[in-house]
Amino acid sequence: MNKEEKMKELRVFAARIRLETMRIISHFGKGHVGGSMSLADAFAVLYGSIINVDPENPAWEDRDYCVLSKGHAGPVMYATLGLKGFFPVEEAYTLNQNGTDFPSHTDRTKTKGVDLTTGSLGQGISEAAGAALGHKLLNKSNYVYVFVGDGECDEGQVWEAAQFAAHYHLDHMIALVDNNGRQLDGTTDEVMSHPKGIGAKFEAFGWNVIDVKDGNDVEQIYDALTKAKQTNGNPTAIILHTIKGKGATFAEPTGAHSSSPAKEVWDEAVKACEESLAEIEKEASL
Ligand SMILES: Cc1ncc(C[n+]2csc(CCOP(=O)(O)OP(=O)(O)O)c2C)c(N)n1
Repeated sequence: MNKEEKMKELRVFAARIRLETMRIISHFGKGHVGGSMSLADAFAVLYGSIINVDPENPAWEDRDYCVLSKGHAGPVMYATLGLKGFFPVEEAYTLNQNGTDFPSHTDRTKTKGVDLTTGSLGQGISEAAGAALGHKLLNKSNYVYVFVGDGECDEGQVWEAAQFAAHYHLDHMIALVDNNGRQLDGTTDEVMSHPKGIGAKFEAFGWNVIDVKDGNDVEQIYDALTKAKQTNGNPTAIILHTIKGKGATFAEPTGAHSSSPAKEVWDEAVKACEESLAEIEKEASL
């Protein structure tokens, strides 16, 4: 398959992930739509073409790890893992209900394909750094991918982890920063700005940095991840300039963090994702 065909396939995968993310959250009626939808394209690229995992054997010891440090975006990871074959995606429609294996925040003891437990911001990237060091000490070549939020980067713990990863030259650790410009209750600039930008901060901590202008464009994400894997010596941070709520009719215009609209609004939003998928599938088959 040539690159153009691959990108078409990844665009379709991203649209499927968006649709399933919306279905998953809509069944509960409430959840983190904004920070899930901004990551659909990055999850599509990672799981559609980069990460080395085996859905038949989620605990395969040579697998790459994926850590969702912004654990509240669990639904986008469940949509991806379900579509990838770790479990029937419909199982995730039980999000947050009693006895579910799909809590709003990712939990390694519950969900197949979730490698580390997250939800307390700042901890996931630290766990990821620990896993990457463990792999290195065992002379293993598997990668650790970690999704970090820009609001999450307010946590001091993120920077302890960043320093640790650079100190140990964890070049098989790749952070994908969801730089959607918003956090729980406002824009990142209003709440707690990063005066020189998050990329400059990672660079100052000794990381390679790749800036992705459109973090919702599969080709740009694919090129960045491919380049990151060719880099030796230091960890890499890919700064994804994304749109919070991308593709969710009610959340994209507002950049809302957590949403609980009325049933009709959910239905409309799911329908819009179905239509968008049909359109992208049609374009892909041209
Ligand atoms: C240590 C900690 N403090 C506060 C929270 C509550 N919280 C959940 S999400 C969130 C905002 C995160 O913003 P960001 O990382 O930008 O996520 P995104 O906007 O991409 O969803 C906060 C403050 C938390 N989960 N953990």
